[in-house]
Amino acid sequence: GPLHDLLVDLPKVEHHMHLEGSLEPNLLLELAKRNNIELPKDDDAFSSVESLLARYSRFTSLDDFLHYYFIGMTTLITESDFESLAYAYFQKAHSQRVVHAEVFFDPQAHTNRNVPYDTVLSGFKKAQARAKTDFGMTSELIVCLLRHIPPKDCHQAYLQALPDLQSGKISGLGLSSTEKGNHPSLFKESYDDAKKHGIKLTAHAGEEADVSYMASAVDDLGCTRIDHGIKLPQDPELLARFARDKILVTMCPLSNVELRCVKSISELPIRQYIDARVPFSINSDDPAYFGGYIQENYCAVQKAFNLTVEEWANIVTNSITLSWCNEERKDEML
Ligand code: ES4
Ligand code: ZN
Repeated sequence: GPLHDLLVDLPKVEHHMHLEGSLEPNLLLELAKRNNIELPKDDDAFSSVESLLARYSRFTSLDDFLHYYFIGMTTLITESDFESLAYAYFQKAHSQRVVHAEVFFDPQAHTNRNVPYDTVLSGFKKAQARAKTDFGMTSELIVCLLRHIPPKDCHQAYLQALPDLQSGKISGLGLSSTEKGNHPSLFKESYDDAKKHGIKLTAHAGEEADVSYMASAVDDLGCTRIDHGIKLPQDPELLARFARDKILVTMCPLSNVELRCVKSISELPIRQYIDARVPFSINSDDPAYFGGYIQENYCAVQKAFNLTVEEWANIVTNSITLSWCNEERKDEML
């Protein structure tokens, strides 16, 4: 379309991507070989890059995807594996004009298989420093609690990250993994403590589950940002509150289609959010699994909604002003 070049040239901010979700099939298989990790022999998907990509194109649900996501990341062992993973993402994001990225990681998925927390964090911190030096790209880490794991265990994972949340090595707390049946309110102990420490809070909500999970993330957990948040039209009062309080919804269009949360991007409530002034950003989620990075998500939204230059300018301005970087960095980006 006529805005394609503008969407390519636009400086972008990404708020919702999982570093472990940027593990491309070729790196996954290379790391499995190098680290002597046995991948499931009874699943032909792991036999080649092509068969992995073919399987990734047929996800039936969030849990169907998470099965592959958690197996894939078992190939990450050394600090340099984590550094390579994150640096490859920053490089790709830079090629798509991402100037600032706020990225999730899942320490529990690594400590649970005896990869030390410090190995994961130091690998990611090294990649962030290189991305700043090499590309001028700034980034922030957000630690996710895995909600399929009991809340008491998640609280221990939170306490392990707390010193780094307090020092600013990690910028915020998030909540991810299987949504239905794992209500936000179950994680109130961790979020209350984080709030007490002034830590920035977000949670995945309203992806597969209904809008009550979004209300809980805001009311029970104190989140100022919601990841996915596609169910807001089910609750017009809550929608008005997101607009009034400028609660950012970090949308991931290709992810929602690939995980069958919607049949097509045109079903997403993007027009409603623009009309009601609910701030949202457009993001890649797990780009190695969902067939595109941020640029492909921007283009898919444009194809479905044919937004104006002014509407795009507004999306990007909101993406900057509602970022978790410092005010000086926002001024540079605006
Ligand atoms: C995720 Cl798409 C999605 N939803 C929930 N949790 C996740 N972790 C990684 N990707
Ligand atoms: Zn996500």
